[in-house]
Amino acid sequence: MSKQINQNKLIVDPSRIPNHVAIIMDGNGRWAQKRHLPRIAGHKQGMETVKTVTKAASKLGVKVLTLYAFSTENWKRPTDEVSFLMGLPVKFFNNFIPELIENNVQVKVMGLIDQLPPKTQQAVRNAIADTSQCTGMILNFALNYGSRLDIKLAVQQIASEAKAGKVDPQKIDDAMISNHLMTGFLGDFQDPDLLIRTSGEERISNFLLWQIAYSELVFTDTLWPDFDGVNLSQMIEEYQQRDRRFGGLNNSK
Ligand code: V07
Repeated sequence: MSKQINQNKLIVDPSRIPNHVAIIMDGNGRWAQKRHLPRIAGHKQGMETVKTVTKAASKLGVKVLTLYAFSTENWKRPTDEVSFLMGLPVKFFNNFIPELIENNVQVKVMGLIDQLPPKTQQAVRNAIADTSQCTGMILNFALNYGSRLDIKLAVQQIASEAKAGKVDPQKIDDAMISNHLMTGFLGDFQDPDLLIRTSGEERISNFLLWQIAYSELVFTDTLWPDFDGVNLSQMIEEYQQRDRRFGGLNNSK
């Protein structure tokens, strides 16, 4: 019954859409394996899902969609898989930029971009530049990103500022730390309201550790290449059913 209603998108409360949704896009390899295809076929299909879910999130009124595209640990994968993955931002740029602009979506990328192959860097910079005039949803890719790296760099920067006498160590607070993280540019939307991981695994895998302190975590068995707008609505429905207290007590309870 509820599924029926959800497919007609009647259950999601449009007044309580999470501002920032973050997704760990897991299950591409498994999707391919099930079809006796090479893992890269799963990544290719996974990129199609990025397009579908971006449009769905934007239509629902999500303000920031952060996608974990490549972690600092992913370099340990076989070389041919890594090179295929590094080609995806290029493919994405060539095939999807006009549609993003039509949807008023701005692309942002956080991670160590300078360490990526030159062509990947160029595609990333082009995607950011070509959508920089868009004022709608932010599509924020975590690319060559790791949360401990993010925190380490923030600590190094704050420590340098303290050493230079620009910061009083006693005045270092949550807001200062948040603003030094790679999500700092997101302002009021730095922290995800909802974190989704697909494919049945229930781990955070070094993604946004500081930022998810109060996020609702929702896991689904659906593999990323099979995930779609209806699945996204279902995850948001689950989010809306939970009661967010931020450590306090809800008035009604
Ligand atoms: C990647 C597709 C989605 C499934 C998970 C891994 C594979 C989009 C991008 C991308 C990144 C930056 C950018 C434009 C597009 C991407 C990688 C992998 C490395 F500016 N999808 N996608 N990058 N996958």
